[in-house]
Amino acid sequence: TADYVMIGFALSLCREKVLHCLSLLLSSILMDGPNKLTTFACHIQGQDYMFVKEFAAFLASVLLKCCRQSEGSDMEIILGGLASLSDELSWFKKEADKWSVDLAEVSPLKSNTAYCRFLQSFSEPEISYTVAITTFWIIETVYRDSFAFCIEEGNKTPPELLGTCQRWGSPEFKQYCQSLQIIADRCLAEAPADVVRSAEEAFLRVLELEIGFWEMSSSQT
Ligand code: HMH
Repeated sequence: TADYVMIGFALSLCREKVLHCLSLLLSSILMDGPNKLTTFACHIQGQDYMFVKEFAAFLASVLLKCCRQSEGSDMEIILGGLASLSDELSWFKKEADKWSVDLAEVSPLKSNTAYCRFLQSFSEPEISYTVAITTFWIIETVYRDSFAFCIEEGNKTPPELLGTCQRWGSPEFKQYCQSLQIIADRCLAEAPADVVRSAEEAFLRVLELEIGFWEMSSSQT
C-alpha cells in the first residue's frame, strides 16, 4: 500500500542519517585515539546495558499485545528475541568488566532516559500490536544496520570494537530483523489508516531517539 511505501521511504532517508552519525563518530574515535575509544566503549557498555534492561520490559509488552491481538507464529519469534536478551545482558556485563565499567555506578544520561521513557509508554494497553511490532522492528534494524555498516569494507573499526560490531552485524541477527519485518509488514497491510499513521510516528521517533543515543556517546549529555 501507499502507506507502507511511505514507511520504506522514511526508513531509507533516516537510516542514512543514523549511519552518517555513526560513521562520523567512528572516524572521530580513530582520529582522537585511545581516549575517545574508551569513552565510546564505556558508553556502549554502561548506557546500552541500561537500555537493554528497559528493552526487555518493552519486549514483554510487545509479547503481551501479541498474545492478545494476534494468532499464529509471531509469538515464537518475539519469545526468541526475549530469550536472547538474557545472553545479551551477560555479554554486556562481561564487556563492562573488560572496560572496567562498574555497572552499579552507571546512571542514565538524558537521551537514554528519554528513550527508556518512550519504551515504557508501550505498556499502555491502548497502543496496538501493529504499532508495537513496527517499533520493535525498527529498533532492532537500526542497530543491526549501524553495526553492520562498521564492519563493511573500508570502514576502519578499531579492533577493540570489532567483536561488538560482529555480534550485531551477524547474518543471524539480520535474519531475525527480517522475520520481524515480515510480521510488521503483514500487520501494517491489515491495519486501519490511523494505526498506520501512529506506527509511522513511532518509527520516526525511534530514529530521532537513536540519533540522540549515539550523539550522547561523544558529548556525554
Ligand atoms: C541504543 N538501540 C540501542 N541499543 C540496543 N541494544 C538496541 C537498539 C537493540 O538491541
